Amino acid sequence: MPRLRALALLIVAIVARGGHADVQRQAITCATAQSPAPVADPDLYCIDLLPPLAIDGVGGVARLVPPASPFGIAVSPAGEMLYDVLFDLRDLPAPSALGAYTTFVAWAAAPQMNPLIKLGEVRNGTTRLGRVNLDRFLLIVTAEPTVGAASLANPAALTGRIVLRGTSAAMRMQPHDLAFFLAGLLEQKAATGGGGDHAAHQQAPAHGDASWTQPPMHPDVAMPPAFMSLRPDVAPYRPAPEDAPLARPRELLRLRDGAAIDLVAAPVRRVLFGRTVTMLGFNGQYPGPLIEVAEASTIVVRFTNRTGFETAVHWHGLRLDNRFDGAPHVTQDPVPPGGSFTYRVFFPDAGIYWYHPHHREDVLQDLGLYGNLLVRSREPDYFAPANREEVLMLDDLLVAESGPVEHGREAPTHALMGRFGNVLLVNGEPRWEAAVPRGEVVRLFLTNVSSTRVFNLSFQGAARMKVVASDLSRYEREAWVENVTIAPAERYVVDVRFDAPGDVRLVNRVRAIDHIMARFFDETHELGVVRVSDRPAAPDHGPSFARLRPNASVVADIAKFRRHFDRPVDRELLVTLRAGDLPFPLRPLMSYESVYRNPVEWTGTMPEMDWVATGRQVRWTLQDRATGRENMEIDWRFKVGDVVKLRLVNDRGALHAMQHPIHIHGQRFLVLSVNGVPNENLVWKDTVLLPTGFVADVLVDVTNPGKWMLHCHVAEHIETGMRMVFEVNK
Ligand SMILES: [Cu+2]
Repeated sequence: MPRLRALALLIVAIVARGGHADVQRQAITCATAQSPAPVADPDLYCIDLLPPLAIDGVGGVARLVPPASPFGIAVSPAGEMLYDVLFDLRDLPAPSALGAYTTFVAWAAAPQMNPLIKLGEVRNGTTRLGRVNLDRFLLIVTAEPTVGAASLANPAALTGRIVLRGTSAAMRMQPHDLAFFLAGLLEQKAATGGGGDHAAHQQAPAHGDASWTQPPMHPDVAMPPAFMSLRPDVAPYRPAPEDAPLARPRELLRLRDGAAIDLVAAPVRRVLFGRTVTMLGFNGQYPGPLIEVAEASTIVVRFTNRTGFETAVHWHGLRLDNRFDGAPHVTQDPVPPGGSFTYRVFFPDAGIYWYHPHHREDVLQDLGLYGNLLVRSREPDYFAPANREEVLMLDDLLVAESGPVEHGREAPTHALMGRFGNVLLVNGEPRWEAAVPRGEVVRLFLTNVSSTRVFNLSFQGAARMKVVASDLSRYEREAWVENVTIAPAERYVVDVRFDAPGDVRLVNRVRAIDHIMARFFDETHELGVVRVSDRPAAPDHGPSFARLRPNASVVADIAKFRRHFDRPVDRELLVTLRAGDLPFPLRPLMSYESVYRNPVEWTGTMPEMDWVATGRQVRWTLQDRATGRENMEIDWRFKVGDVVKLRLVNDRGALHAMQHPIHIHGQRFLVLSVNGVPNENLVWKDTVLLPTGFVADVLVDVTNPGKWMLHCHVAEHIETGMRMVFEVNK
């Protein structure tokens, strides 16, 4: 025995030594690279750079770093992810040692080497260069004779010798032929009675009800045939009665401090796409009434539930009295169908907020139960002057030829990605229109009320845009933007000046992925149009618009928290998924797809596959890293006055890793950093978008006592577990 043990130790020692020597020789890899700050998941956002065989000993890594953006995520108007590249290179020889070269230059290139982007000069150590906007790309470092003006003017002049190269994660995507055909074969097997038990169960009409409406296929993406016969394992729900009153567009309710209103959630009829459909509305309107109040006022809302589900109304973003927060089973009993509850709603902060049901949002909110709260500041020049205001609620709806696709009665459908609609709505309508004089400054109050879709909005035409505020406050300073990236539940206030006559289109533009064919493609939806006339705007706010305002009071407010910015993290949450018994062949196909995940899943390209996974099979989780506890088992306690540094980590290893908009009730927070990159223009938030594999540090200003929820705002994710409660004591 002792001899065996000695032998084992000897082997371990040899292996360890060998390993050590290897590490020294290979210099640095994404797996071994250390970073003092948190970094995004290396599998998606770090690229190993390796030398060709003829060059030995050189090594490096390139981290993809998000450039600063007021939206926390940097995206081009076309929906391309934008990255800076942080090179960390080791053991580069002198360029002249490789030939007649004087320098090293880094390049990013599409797989066909066109386009080719010259990033700039690199040397040993770290160099941050930018900017890459390619879906998938090669990184190349060459030894070059010169980096003079001539070669900069002609970026295609990659003439030197390749010293290092690597490939981005999306290069790993390959067409799915094997799985695709396998799925087709299985469908035939099931049809001839040879299917397994599970497949047979899934293909039986759910609950004897064959009336599910099949979601329409994506027009540009093929679907494996096996999916066409799958059904969700819950019953379809559609609102009744079909003779509900016809809904009317929302009304503006300007309410004084102390005013009382009734708010009734009930079925309504809508005419959409030439078809009459039954949906839901607050007070018979779409969206719900736009409630305008002054900062620091209180209103009384008598809510009545005439839907078929129990529910409650949540006042999103308001730091109000805990018992009126509208979180069923946390701050109140759910309001049963036919029941009522009276809320006292307090508005401590100016800005744009919204209200929506906080139970089965996947059904109730999706069918039209949402409305905005516009809280006016008492400061007269809180915002710069504008000629007009537009309050826009952005949504999507999943509609088939025969009408809207039903929702799951017992549990949500679309439990993985969330329900992506195939039509986009602004204030409940498929098209938004405005007519403005030339040079008008229009202030847009934007709220994303969709279940899961992140919008990437821009104007196509002569329009300039700046972002001035978000969830709970103005920014430290206004910023020019070309597009607005807005996740579910987030709000942004943007000022737009329409400079020249003509039509300016409001579009949502994103990069969609066809995982079956392993390709990216453009998806553009037109949401509306602004018709700009030749008549000049009066008054002309051009001069004030041209100036980016700093907001001294916001800077001063945030300055009080700066001493907490660099302190250690207090709590850490891992955002992940436990996928249970998914209908075959979902799991193998998803594992196959997971070779690459976009930071943001912008759109639903596999409607059948998304549809059939239900809340009975999927459990999304928030996991407390310190205790391992998950979701409602987490027991965090804070005191009023605490400042809590919270780290949110999006688990790239989850079977369906994707982005999550994380929302905290009743408090406000700052997004301090994303992937370790400090945020240089802060704003108070209640919702932060956490892209796939990203790490965000947020600082929570704990001011409001009570039991508060923290959850993902993808409607199907909160309904399938992704929520927790923390308690704040006085
Ligand atoms: Cu989520």
